Amino acid sequence: MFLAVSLAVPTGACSSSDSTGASGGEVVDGGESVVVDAAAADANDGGTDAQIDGDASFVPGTVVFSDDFSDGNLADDWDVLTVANGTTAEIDMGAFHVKTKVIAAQEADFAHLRKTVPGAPSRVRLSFSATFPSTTFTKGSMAIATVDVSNNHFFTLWLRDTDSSAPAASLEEISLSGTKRNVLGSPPPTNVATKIVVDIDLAAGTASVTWDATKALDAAAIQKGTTEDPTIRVGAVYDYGPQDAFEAHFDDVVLEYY
Ligand SMILES: [Ca+2]
Ligand SMILES: [Ca+2]
Repeated sequence: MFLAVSLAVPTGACSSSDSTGASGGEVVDGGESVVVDAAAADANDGGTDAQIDGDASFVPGTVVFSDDFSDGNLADDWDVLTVANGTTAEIDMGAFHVKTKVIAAQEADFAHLRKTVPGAPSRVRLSFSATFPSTTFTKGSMAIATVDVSNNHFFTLWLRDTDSSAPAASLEEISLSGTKRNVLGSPPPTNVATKIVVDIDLAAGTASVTWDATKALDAAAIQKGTTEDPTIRVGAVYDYGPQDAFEAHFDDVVLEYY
């Protein structure tokens, strides 16, 4: 019943990694993973948080999904929580806390939430708060969020991507036209809750990423196109070895359609 999880994974993101030796999403979401079915979701949970936080960029009426994790239930508002054996995903201090394990070169790890929201918006904006003890990676790859705007157009936010010569923080676009790597100006800050925004405008053909007020990617060119039932993932979405243990808190996840 969870085959859709694998089908929804952008296979290009996996195959572009030299380290996994895997194809497609099977390893990421299959095998030893623990999958929690949370199909009976309440899409409105936590819907007040972004407003309470006084977020100046918040536009009333555009929010199609939000979760501030205050209800203590990690999976109920999401379609699927996927966690690899030996890695933890829990609610800690009212946030989604992910702790991955040390993995070897040929291993992948993961702990993430996934949600699909019906609709065909021309612009998709994912935002969340994240706190990282460290974002300095010396090896492996780590992606913390994805936005699949349709079943053939995917965006992956990497803290360290799979580039073989100079891995960096990037927003990777995979479309029918191929893969485009948009290197970010900096990784997000550490040890402080940072608002991360991934803003994808399919009508204008631009994508932007911000860390609070810092523009890490400013209106980079992307493929224009249509959307269909976008899917978001937040957490340690892709963690390819060799990699050290990693930890992060995610909170106030908000998806907006325009
Ligand atoms: Ca919270
Ligand atoms: Ca919940």
